[in-house]
Amino acid sequence: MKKIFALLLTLAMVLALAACGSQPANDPAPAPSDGGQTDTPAPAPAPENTKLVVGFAQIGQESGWRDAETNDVQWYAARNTDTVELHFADAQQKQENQIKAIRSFIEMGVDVIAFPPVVETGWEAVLTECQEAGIPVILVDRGIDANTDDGLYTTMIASDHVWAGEQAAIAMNDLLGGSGVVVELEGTVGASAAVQRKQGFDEYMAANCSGIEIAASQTGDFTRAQGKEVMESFLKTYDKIDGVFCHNDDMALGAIEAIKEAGLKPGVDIKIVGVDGVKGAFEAILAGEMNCTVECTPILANQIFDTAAKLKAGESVEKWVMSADEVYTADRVTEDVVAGRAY
Ligand code: GZL
Repeated sequence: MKKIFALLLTLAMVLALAACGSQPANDPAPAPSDGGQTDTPAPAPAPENTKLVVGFAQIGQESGWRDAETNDVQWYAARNTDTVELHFADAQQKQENQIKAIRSFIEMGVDVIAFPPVVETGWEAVLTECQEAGIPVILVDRGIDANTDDGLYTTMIASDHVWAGEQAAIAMNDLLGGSGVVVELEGTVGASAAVQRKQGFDEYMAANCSGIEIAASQTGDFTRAQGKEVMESFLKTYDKIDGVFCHNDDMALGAIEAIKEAGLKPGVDIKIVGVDGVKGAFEAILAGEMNCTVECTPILANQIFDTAAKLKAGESVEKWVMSADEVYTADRVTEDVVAGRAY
């Protein structure tokens, strides 16, 4: 009897020892990280950055319009720091600097890259690198030329620059009563905004305004200083100038200075039409020194970041998100309108 009891006791002890050493199959014992010396858990992985990370390669600070766009983008990011991380680069008007900035954003592994291409060409290589890195690209306020594969960017958020040129021609034709001599101050050579505004203006004039001659057209690079210089040279070269079409308002403000220094009345002796709708243009129109500005809104941050968030979430977007702009002739410009402008 004693032998049977001892055997049963031994068996119970063996079974008890076996139960202590086993683990349920679905909960494997944590592998000891230091050869079983201690059982401290492995460090928790860093939390994934759930913010929307956007790289923005800005052209520079050539105009009041560009500054308004930069302020809008930076202000949006500053008031949404809990959900947005903005990496901003200023290329100082140089394409090679924009390309360098885009490459740095690729290295960082941002979610989306947004930038206004300073000129239409020369983007294939870096846009291909973005595509290979799986980073969607948003073109902002300017485009790339039609010969470049438009599959290399996801969407463009911009105004219709051809429309702007056409509206400027319609306004100029009205201001001149269908006849006269005009000169043209072009934007940055090769920039889509300049190419397309010229296309819209010149083609409308050729098709509808046989009494108006475009005597000269030269770039002022979208800057006030160069706009003034080129207008000074036009005034020295041509005895009769009835109107000037400026591809942006900053060049129009420079032209106004040159016209005054030549002893003429801007807005009266020489009609002035610009594009952008910056505050300085509205103030010049109120003062009777400018006659029209065709709006091209730089307030694009909401659209940029909303679109970037959709792209990060894998949603599809339109190929061109076109801004809604208006034409402001003197009859539409009052103190209240100027006070209410967002830029
Ligand atoms: C237009 C933008 C142009 C503005 C200029 O979308 O690209 O660049 O008209 C600015 O004022 O320099």
